[in-house]
Amino acid sequence: MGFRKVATVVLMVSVGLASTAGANDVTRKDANDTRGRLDVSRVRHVQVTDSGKVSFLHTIRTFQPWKTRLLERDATEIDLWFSTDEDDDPERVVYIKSKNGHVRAEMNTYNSYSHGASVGFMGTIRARRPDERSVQVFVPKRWIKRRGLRGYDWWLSTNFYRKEGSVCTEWYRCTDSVPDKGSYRHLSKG
Ligand SMILES: [Ca+2]
Ligand SMILES: [Ca+2]
Repeated sequence: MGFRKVATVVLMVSVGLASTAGANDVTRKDANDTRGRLDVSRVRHVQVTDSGKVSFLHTIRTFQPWKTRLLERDATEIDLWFSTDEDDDPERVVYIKSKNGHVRAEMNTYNSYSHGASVGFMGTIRARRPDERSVQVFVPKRWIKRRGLRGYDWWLSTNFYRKEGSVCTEWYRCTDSVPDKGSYRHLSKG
């Protein structure tokens, strides 16, 4: 390979990096603290431009590998919660499940009341599995960021269902809450 060809390859690599690098790229670790396959080991959020539109890319990684069809089980899912107005109450929730072996993420509105909550379907959003321990969702900025506010707050819970008599005790579910308390703040660029 001559110098000119090497230079071309290097240029292509750097262009590729430029298009995936995003604003406020933050990774946080979570402890090995939950039984079952959906024990989260780390999360990452980064602002990206995807197909010309700004999204917040959220990556959830677990300690163990798992098949996408795991998320087809009843009571087994990953839920991402978002507060768009700088308080502790969520206004959006993304349910990550699977259908026919493909990961599927649904964005919903969320309104809590003193005696319950209402959830309203907004649409499906792009999701993918980069490897057997990770799932990624692209959360559209227009659905999550309020005008005049610098960012949003988010947290997640995973629910892994097991049969009666197993180690998962909360309605036979193993639940990992990430972070353990409170939320992550994601500042938006622009
Ligand atoms: Ca964990
Ligand atoms: Ca809120």
